[in-house]
Amino acid sequence: MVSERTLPEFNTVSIQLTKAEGLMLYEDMTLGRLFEDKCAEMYYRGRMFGFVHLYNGQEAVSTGIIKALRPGEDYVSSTYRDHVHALSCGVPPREVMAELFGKETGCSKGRGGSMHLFSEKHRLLGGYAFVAEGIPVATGAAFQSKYRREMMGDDSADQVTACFFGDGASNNGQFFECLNMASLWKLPIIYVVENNKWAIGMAHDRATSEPEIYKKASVFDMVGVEVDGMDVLAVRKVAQEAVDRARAGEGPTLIEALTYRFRGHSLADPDELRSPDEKQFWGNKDPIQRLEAYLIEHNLANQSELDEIKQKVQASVDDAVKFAEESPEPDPKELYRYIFAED
Ligand SMILES: Cc1ncc(C[n+]2csc(CCOP(=O)(O)OP(=O)(O)O)c2C)c(N)n1
Ligand SMILES: [Mg+2]
Repeated sequence: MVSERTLPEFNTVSIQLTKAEGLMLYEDMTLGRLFEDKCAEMYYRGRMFGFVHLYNGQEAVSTGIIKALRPGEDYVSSTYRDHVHALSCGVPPREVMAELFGKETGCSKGRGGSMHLFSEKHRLLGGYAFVAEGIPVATGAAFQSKYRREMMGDDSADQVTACFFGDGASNNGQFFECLNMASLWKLPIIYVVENNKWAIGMAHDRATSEPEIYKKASVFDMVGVEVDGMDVLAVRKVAQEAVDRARAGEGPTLIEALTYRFRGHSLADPDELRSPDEKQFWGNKDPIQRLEAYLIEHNLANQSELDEIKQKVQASVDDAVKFAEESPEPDPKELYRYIFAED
């Protein structure tokens, strides 16, 4: 079975996209893809340890949502599939790669690894290894923005929070509790469920009573939208609407992005449960190829400009590996450092 659910239609005629925006989106998605490909290479060469979950195939979701936010001001929370969210937030590839190598120069000082990327500067509230763990954290971030603005009179507290999680996480109780509170208090938050059809080896349709997750927003009196998560322009459009709604004090949105991961659940997963037909069906919808075709067709870029971006991105990924390899390990004497806040 491929998928009984058809992807929602999106009319690109209404899209106003400048060349600079188009190339920015393309560069961000390409960075996500090439970074992850390099991680696979480094993992299989024994340079990285533990679980590593890659994001290949889902790039349009990270780019479409995060690039609609204000960088360094709005908040983002992620899952264990967090490398590309961190990159879209602006965390330098060097710092992400060094973290995956467990080095002191990593964005979590080498103490977190693949599933625990954090960056205060980039307002990245973290990768979380427990399924759905980021949902209450993000809800709290949105609550504090609203509290500071309305109760403490801080007009600058108009940040929006984007909270990413998977289809599997949407069956967890924290999802329902947090959506209830967010809608009740009209919090400035966007819940982004990346429905890639699978939670490790559990097919989404077998695990949930209502597979159309966006519909679950309605019982909380919240706006819920589904979007083709393989189309960055469609994701960007719904993200911009959700950001505007949140910033205007009109409350949260649940965005269900229909997407697919092109690799196994983690790099330790032989990926034998998903059918070749299904993989091919979604592989044909590669979001980067799709944006490439759009940019060329609309005279926003030519092939050599796109090739140049790919080369530039590849160079930055290679540089990140070199940096990570040459960086020091954390000092064992500092084993207990960063457990408690320092003055
Ligand atoms: C609370 C909790 N239960 C179970 C697990 C084991 N586990 C790790 S990933 C995963 C599947 C989650 O799938 P989904 O939310 O769809 O995210 P995806 O991997 O597809 O991005 C599970 C059950 C966990 N990490 N945390
Ligand atoms: Mg999933």
